[in-house]
Amino acid sequence: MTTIHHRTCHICEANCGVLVELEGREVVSIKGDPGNALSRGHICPKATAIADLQSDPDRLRRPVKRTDDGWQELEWEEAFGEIAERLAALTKDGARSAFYRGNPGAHDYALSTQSGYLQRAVGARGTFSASTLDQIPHHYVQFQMYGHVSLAAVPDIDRSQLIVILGGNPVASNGSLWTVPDFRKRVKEMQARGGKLVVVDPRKTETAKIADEWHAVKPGTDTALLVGILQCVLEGGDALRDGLAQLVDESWGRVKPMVDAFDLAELAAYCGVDVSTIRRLASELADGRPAAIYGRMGVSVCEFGTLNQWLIQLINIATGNLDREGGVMFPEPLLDLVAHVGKGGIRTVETARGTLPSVMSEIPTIAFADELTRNDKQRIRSLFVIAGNPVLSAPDGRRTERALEGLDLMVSMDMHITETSRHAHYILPPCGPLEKDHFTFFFGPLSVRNYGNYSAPTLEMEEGTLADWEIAAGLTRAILSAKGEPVPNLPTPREALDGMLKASPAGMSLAEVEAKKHGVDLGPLRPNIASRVMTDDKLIHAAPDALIEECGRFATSMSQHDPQSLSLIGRRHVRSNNSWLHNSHRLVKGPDRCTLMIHPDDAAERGIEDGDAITIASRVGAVETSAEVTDDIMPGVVSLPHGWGHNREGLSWKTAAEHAGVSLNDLTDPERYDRLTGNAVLNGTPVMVEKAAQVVAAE
Ligand SMILES: Nc1nc2c(c(=O)[nH]1)N[C@H]1C(S)=C(S)[C@@H](COP(=O)(O)OP(=O)(O)OC[C@H]3O[C@@H](n4cnc5c(=O)[nH]c(N)nc54)[C@H](O)[C@@H]3O)O[C@H]1N2
Ligand SMILES: Nc1nc2c(c(=O)[nH]1)N[C@H]1C(S)=C(S)[C@@H](COP(=O)(O)OP(=O)(O)OC[C@H]3O[C@@H](n4cnc5c(=O)[nH]c(N)nc54)[C@H](O)[C@@H]3O)O[C@H]1N2
Ligand code: SF4
Ligand SMILES: [Mo]
Repeated sequence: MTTIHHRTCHICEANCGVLVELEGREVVSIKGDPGNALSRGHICPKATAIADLQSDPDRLRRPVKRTDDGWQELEWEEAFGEIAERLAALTKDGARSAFYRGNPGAHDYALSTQSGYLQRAVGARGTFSASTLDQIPHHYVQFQMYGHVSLAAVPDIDRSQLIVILGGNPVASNGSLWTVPDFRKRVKEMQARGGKLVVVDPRKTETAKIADEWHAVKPGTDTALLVGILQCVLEGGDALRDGLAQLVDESWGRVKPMVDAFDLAELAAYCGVDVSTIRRLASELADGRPAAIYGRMGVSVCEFGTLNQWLIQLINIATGNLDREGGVMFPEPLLDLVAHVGKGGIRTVETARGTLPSVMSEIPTIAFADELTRNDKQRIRSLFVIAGNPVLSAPDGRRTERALEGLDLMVSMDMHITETSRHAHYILPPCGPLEKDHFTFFFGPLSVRNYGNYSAPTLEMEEGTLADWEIAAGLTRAILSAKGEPVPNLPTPREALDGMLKASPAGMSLAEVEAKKHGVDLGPLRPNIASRVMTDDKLIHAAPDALIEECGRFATSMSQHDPQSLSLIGRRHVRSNNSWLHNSHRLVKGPDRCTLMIHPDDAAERGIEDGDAITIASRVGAVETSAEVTDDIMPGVVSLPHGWGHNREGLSWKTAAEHAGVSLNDLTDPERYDRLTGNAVLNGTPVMVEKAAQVVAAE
């Protein structure tokens, strides 16, 4: 007899509803939940890998400690006690502690409610995280313009007639800062109603292939395209539509002069999209049809990422599409997280690299290795890595791994001995994914419908294992005890969630939400901006000084462009997720995916043929992989996916090691970053590519 259990897939931002069929503890099948209002039955191939994660024989089940004789298992309380004692001794010695938080932590609401307590107990100021490798430019712009780091305006794809995507590939990624499961079908529906999708990307991506138009841009030059579009939209004047005019502050008047200072032909030449196309895109976005412009990783993790995200907001304002059905709107999810977390802030942090921006108390991860290796009392000597793999995710991975070796105490919360956790003194592994409960915590405010979904654990916890939140809570208690500080009675995640749900406008209890197996659907997005904006004067701050200045800096940088070397960008594949799904045989089987895509002209120039072994070299390092010659990538640009490079010693994920690939981040350069936020620049890395030296066997 099998049983069917509803839950939300925790792997990516789409938060699809899934049906898990069990026979005892065995997963018989994982299917999409057709009754789920948000995902409507959609899943991607990664969903079935939840079963592989759950049953992964290589996964750690108990805490382990690194000893001269290898990894040694220990009891939970023993591990917590030892870590707490070592930390207390280091703290007494004045040592600095730090955190690195990885992406999967954001998909675990329970851990999210606890990890702040742990950080306070440890006494770590600020945090490094995957956010400064990813979306911090969005938070900066949202804080500046709308008064809260998490107030995101989401494209209302279900009623839109035109969506322009820059640097995003939702067909592979399933959407980011835009919880839009079933993207492909939603596009088809838009096209069926006469709408269209436009993609701007150096690669003819999976999304570009279903789009009505694809425009290739040189990496890092989208700012010129955005300035050009905005200039054309404002050509006839900068009057705003009724409804927005009253809500946008008077700094709006600075926008038109700013973009008018650019020459449209120069902008077009710089980004490689011709003037007539820029004019046409502008007029289509502004002609009154419901439309949205959206940009993601490709325009965030670049030198002018924050400027780009601001220009995108300005275009949605100028065209009247902000806060409009079919345009972009602020979701009102079941749990209104925006009301429960602070507005955030923009400050600075002193680092070995000098003063860097600090948005939401983040220390930019581009300075991670520097802070681990600096020569003064501020050197980080104890580090807690929570569900992260910075050796493969952060620029200059080789340097990061050397830096980790110098730590006095390193603790990783991870279920694997990874490229990062292999350097830890202790690894604290969580239970299997199906043994956890789930709530769409951070993703409600990003969803294409007003929505929320709680799933109870599908399986009972294996004896002797703990969920991530329990590990964080146990460690917090042990650390406070070792310091002789009082141990408060903290709310459990369920208690915290129940409180936040009841305090949200829908006002449901957790028990009521839990009973709704397909999630709670509060309907489509709706215009609401007047009640959502959280700036002090309740107005949208159109043109903050820092962004106007940044636009000036962009203007200067346009003249310093070096078109000589090849420009390296990343790539995501629907069967992979950052660095951590490569131990699933069914996801990694088939042809090697860690190839360098190169245009036939660039390949021919270098005597490279499809499948040839090639060397890619940047300022920080070199890797060897094989070439995939394809005209899906524009000339002058090459693409390698990130998250591979499992060719390090001593990893527990054996299948991943058999499909090792090489790490893109052995090539990316931490010296390159976005000045306003400290966010890493992970695309547009200048590289040399050549045929790998032939090793000739000696006679
Ligand atoms: N060059 C380049 N670099 C990139 C990117 C890029 O596009 N190009 N993308 C960037 C982006 S957007 C991101 S978000 C980062 C990701 O950066 P990270 O978050 O640092 O890396 P992940 O690969 O997501 O690794 C997550 C780790 O958490 C572990 N893990 C998975 N699930 C759980 C869990 O439930 N509990 C615990 N305790 N551990 C778990 C996995 O085993 C893995 O070791 O990478 C960034 N790096
Ligand atoms: N299958 C899968 N899904 C995922 C992930 C995954 O690893 N695999 N990771 C998840 C995470 S953590 C995130 S943050 C999201 C990311 O979600 P997306 O941002 O949608 O995904 P990416 O593939 O990084 O898309 C970036 C696109 O930008 C393009 N690009 C690079 N440089 C430039 C440029 O200068 N200009 C322009 N216009 N385009 C450029 C790239 O070719 C690429 O197509 O995906 C999430 N979902
Ligand atoms: S798109 Fe795939 S990985 Fe993402 S939530 Fe849905 S099923 Fe899971
Ligand atoms: Mo990400």
